[in-house]
Amino acid sequence: MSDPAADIEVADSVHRVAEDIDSMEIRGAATIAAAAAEALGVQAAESDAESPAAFRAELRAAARVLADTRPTAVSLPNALRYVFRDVDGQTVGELRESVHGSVAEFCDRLDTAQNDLGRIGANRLRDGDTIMTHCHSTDVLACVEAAVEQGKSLSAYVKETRPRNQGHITAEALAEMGVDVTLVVDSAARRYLNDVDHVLVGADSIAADGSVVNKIGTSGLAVNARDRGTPIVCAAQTIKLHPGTLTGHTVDIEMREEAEIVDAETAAEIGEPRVLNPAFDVTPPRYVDAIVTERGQFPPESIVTLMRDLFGESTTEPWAEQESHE
Ligand code: RUB
Repeated sequence: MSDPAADIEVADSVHRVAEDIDSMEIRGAATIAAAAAEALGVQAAESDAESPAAFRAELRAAARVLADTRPTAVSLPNALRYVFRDVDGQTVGELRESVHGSVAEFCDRLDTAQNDLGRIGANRLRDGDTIMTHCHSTDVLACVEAAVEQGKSLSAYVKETRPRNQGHITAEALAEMGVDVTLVVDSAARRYLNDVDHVLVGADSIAADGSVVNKIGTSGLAVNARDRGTPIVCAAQTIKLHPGTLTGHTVDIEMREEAEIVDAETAAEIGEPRVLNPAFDVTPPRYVDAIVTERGQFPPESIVTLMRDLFGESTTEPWAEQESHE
């Protein structure tokens, strides 16, 4: 039986965005969400579908290509869901316009949410405080930026975040804001936690029980921070809330290539060990003091209420619908 979905045309530029997400040229949950939504806009612009049904089928196919890239950041399917929710029209022209409107509105909301979240997170930070960061989170940086704009002077211990060293991006961004930055290897974090007032991390997904799914190493940092009595705050827009976890689904943890950890030659030299490279881990809610969103700050255990308000029980994937010859 032939696969009708195989004949559907997806724009080259959508494939390129998907490759960039896969290879982490485009990375970080909020940035991935914006890129995926914009890619749907490009698909709509470049489509030469002659019927509304064909146009919709192409849009679904483009969304599938994007959704299949990285499994952990729920901002990606949430972004696609958002755009699909508002697509409406009787003609290809109307549908195209409505995709563009929906994408623009989504991207505006992302920016506004990050600014609002930043102002809320900044209220936790006092003049002279020292933070510790892990990975590179634009939601975390928004909090720091807002605090700096309020005239607060901050210092930061920045964990380098093996294996991809996203800490370097954070170090550069914080230095540009005028924060006094100290870069440390991941395993040095505990040694410096006594000098730290707040651990600030982002999230790729937040589960209904308040668990925070973020870059591998977050959970160890949180356990150490709790041991030292240092508050750990997660800065995460509501697009990071994982609606599937309301109905018992778990969050997939992405496993990446061995080569990110050890090259083939070194692996041969050291006896070809099995290599595991999980990109994310799960921090249980008891190790998290607060989740800061654009809707306010929440204890992790109460995030489920916000989740129900925002998503209900809806976890539909309109792009996953079976294709038929239309
Ligand atoms: C990035 C990461 C970030 C979150 C939040 O992982 O774990 O902390 O995505 O980022 P990767 P943001 O580098 O593997 O994508 O706050 O920018 O959404």
